[in-house]
Amino acid sequence: MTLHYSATSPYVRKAMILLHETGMLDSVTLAPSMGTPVDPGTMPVGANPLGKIPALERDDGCTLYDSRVICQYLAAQATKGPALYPAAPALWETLTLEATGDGILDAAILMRYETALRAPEQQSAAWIEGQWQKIARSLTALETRWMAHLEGPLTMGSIAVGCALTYLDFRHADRDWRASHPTLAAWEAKFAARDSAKATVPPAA
Ligand SMILES: N[C@@H](CCC(=O)N[C@@H](CS)C(=O)NCC(=O)O)C(=O)O
Repeated sequence: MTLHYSATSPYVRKAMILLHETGMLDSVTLAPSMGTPVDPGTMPVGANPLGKIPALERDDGCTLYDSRVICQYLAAQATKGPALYPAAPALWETLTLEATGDGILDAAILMRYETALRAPEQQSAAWIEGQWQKIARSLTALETRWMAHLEGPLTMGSIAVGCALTYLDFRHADRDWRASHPTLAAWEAKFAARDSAKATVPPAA
């Protein structure tokens, strides 16, 4: 299988951590891709019409895209490692937590695109702040309602949250999310110490 990939994409990182945790790294070939909404560059637009990564081309020629689809597919192929998508009813909690991690990423990436891709006179401070408020509310929800799940066995929900927190450090360090979320920060330090997390940390910007 071919995984359209970038070492700085937090959505790709979700799949890479899954591959590390389940011993499946050898099942994919990595195809580097780079691009943005305003310039698709080398993004796999033929395989994924949305022009986004990750995209996973299977050996039968079919392409899966969106990290949530890819991660569920890869987890279903895994023969070892943790049950990253546990059976229902725990599944619903895991999927909601994964959606929370991905939602933080969606907002953080929109903030990044606003400042990196638009001229200063086109940027909206109110819109950027609105995206940050989505992140801030989600961080508070994680800290107050989700710690029991996060402290339990590794799931795709906790991997998504870990990837989202690393991305906040990577692109929005000035927001200093740790200062107001010490419990979550302590959990993130344990997540970051996993071999799979260390092997996939994004390169310095
Ligand atoms: N919901 C998608 C989001 C993927 C995504 O936005 N990836 C970024 C890279 S971090 C991308 O491909 N951006 C290019 C674009 O939006 O055109 C997923 O979970 O895979």
